[in-house]
Amino acid sequence: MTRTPAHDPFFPPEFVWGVATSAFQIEGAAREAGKGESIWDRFCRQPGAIADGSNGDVACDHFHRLDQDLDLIARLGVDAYRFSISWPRVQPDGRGAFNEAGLAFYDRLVDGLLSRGLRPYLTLNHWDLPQTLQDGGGWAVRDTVHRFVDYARAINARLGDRLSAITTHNEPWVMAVLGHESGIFAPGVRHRGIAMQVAHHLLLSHGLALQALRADGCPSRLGIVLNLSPIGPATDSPEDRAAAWLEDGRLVRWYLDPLLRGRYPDDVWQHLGADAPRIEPGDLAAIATPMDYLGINYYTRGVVSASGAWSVQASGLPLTDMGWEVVPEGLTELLLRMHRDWTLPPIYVMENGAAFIDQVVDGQVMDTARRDYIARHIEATGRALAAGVPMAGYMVWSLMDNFEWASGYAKRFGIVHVDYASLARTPKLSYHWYREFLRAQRAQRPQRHAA
Ligand code: PNW
Repeated sequence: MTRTPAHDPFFPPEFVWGVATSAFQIEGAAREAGKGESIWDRFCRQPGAIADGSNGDVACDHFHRLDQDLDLIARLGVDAYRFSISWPRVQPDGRGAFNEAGLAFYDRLVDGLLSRGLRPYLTLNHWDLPQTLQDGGGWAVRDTVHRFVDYARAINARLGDRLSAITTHNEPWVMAVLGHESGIFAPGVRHRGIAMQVAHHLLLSHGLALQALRADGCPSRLGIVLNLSPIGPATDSPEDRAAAWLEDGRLVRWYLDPLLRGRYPDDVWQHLGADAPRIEPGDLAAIATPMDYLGINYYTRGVVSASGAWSVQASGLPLTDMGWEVVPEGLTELLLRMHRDWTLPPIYVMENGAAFIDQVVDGQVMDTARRDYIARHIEATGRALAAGVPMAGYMVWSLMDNFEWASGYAKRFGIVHVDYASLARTPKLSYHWYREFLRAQRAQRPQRHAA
């Protein structure tokens, strides 16, 4: 059917192709089967927090439509499905008793993937912290680190024998900075010092969870997922260049340096002054526990000026419905820079995709802009691979339209359309394109192998 706008880069047979979602964004069933309240359930009820006044109570109703959704993933022909566990669904208070009905749901999800030949990539924390833990201070307090390690061990005990990969946290920068500095995401705190303490506790809990899971004999590959962008200056002025380097420090180096080198970047630490986190002896060594892989989520680049905010004016580049510039070369640039500046484990693009306004015509969604976005970023991934970056996989965000956090349901990232009145799922052109792309990749595998 549709021809690939991108050229056809070479990907080795073991390269993992996938599609991703997260629990709060799709599951719904917010107060069913023993689930506890999460900070996102609470945040949605704060007037003005969510653009369209919506919440995750129903979302895509995935909790009740699991088999149908697993069939959609299987028909797509991916190798892997990246999903997250809602911590309060399986441990309502974030400490103490586990909820059997919640665990049983993820048991069915994992078995449903395996029976369809799909590899489970599980994320433990995609932002929906149990509200009870938030009431005790949330990620700002060190106790939450230990609660997370307990939770990780329980999930491994229940599901670990059947998983391909476990991700500790999705996007610590977003939880720390958007959740605790700008406060536009749950829990809506606005304090830079708290944000940096949260970031430290997220990294520490990641490292301690890796150590605990390995001690428990966990067979899955273990890692973390970061949202990264190349950050450039708005102009060549020394002021803009300094601002861009600092922003790179806060977004990129603040995470990659401790994870891969066991230290925080000095310039950012100095800049933070009294807002630098309190750390204890041994914390940095724990954070630097070797990972089996590193995941990155890539959507756009950052352009920074000394006068503040990321700017997108006047670049002339097309924008998505989020207002984010479409810059596939930025992904290649980011990956090459990571490869140059750090010693990398295998790298997955764990999320890449775009919100666009979709027109439904005669029951079809011809989302050519999303298809082209995905094709061009796959090509950009291929260029990094060809240049020697240890790329291990690529996953599209997202399987289906879903709750886009503070934007509510107005922004659609899915390759499957969701009608929020009927909850009907309709694969878009981008879904059909990705399926054909994967089919072609697979058809080439044996020949290229034999050659
Ligand atoms: C990621 N930013 O979020 C998340 O992992 C997904 O759950 C989300 O749906 C997707 O990207 C699309 O937004 C981000 O402002 C949200 O820099 C905001 C930012 C980055 C990532």
